[in-house]
Amino acid sequence: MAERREKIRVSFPDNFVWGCATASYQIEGAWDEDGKSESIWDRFCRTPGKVRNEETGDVACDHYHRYKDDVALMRELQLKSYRFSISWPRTYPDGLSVANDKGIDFYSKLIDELLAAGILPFPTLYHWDLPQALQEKGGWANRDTAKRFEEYAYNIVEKLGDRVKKWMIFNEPWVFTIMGYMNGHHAPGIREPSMAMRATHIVNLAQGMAARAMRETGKVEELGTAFSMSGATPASKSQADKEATERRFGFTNLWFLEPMQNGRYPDAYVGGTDLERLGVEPGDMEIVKAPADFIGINLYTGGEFEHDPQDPNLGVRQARREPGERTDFGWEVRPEALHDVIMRIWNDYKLPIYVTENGASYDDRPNEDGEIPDERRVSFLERYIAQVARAIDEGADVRGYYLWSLMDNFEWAFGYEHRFGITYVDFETQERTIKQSGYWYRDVIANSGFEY
Ligand code: IFM
Repeated sequence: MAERREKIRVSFPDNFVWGCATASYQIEGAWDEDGKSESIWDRFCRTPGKVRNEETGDVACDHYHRYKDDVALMRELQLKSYRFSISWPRTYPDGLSVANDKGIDFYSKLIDELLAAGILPFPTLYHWDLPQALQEKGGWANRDTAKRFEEYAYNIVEKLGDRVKKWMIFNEPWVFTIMGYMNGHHAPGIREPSMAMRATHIVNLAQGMAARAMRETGKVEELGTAFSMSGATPASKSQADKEATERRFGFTNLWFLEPMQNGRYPDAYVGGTDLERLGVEPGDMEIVKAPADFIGINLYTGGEFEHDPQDPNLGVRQARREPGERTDFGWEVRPEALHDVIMRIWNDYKLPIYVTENGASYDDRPNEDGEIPDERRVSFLERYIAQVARAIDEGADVRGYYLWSLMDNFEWAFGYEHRFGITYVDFETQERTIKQSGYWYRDVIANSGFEY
């Protein structure tokens, strides 16, 4: 029997920014239309054995052709803001500075449509779809890619910065470097730990260079990056477990934030961080330092960690414990991780925070009435969003929350297996149907909070 308890009212300030997030490759489709070039994900999806059922983002949600309907959907959901990403191979196909006007025009029209609907555009410059032409030259393991990204960032802000004032540079730099170059689960599918570590440094250089270039345009009011973060709790009170958990926190959560804010790498390695191994050259740490205006936190889960004497690098492993509640992705549901990470980041950096991604994969399908009663997602969101309110009550300057995702979409190496949307997408017909969680979120926005 469910526990009986009094309802809790969760409230947010009226000017709190409520949004949803998506990414170019996951929703746009039109993979080779209007001058768009091949991206590393187009190539990866065509490499046998890399993506479930060899699925691709060729069509995805066909958002490239349906963006007007999708903005109408956002309006129906009463979103205040929309976080999307700009595709580098669509706008600068060869990765150099020759613009593809049709590609730029797509984002320009999307931005106009959003503004006309009273929805604030909040774009990310890079959400993992590198032009394949740059991968041929070494991708993020080539220092020259940082220079190319600096140009790209400048050019995009020059072109769209008359209407867009808030920008994100990267989405989850830790994920696309480690999954792309260390364990090969993501494009470009490389498994070379030393290359991966050098790539992390080159991405840090690119982040600093892009931030300065974007500010040079004089068109940016706020910039930051959306960092992947997760909660990390020591498995015991022992000093060894605490220190191991701290190293893990530094590596997974701060590897791209600490360089940006303070021009240094976190002490994540047993025995200290070896700058030579990262390929750091004289002057680099001044380049990576380019303090942001806000910090974006993407958070889904958390875990307990303990000292691992067998691991010569971070000296840490996830503690074995009884499995708790999980989403259909297998990620543990740990709402308090969102509060704990926000408070830690707020206390350490004292910068405005946006939760730039949070959400869950649950495979709910339409019932006989065509409705999608995804109660588990509603319950997940209630508990996580309540933790955001708790952090605000405790003094953290959290300005907004972006739910992942506006609609079901292409979930990388899992293809279309995982559905994160608050809108159901029938990928055969491209019909969109708002799920129960979507209507719930609409009411949260309308009421600046909820009871649960
Ligand atoms: O779909 C991804 C997104 O591209 C980046 N953050 C996590 C989401 C869910 O896995």
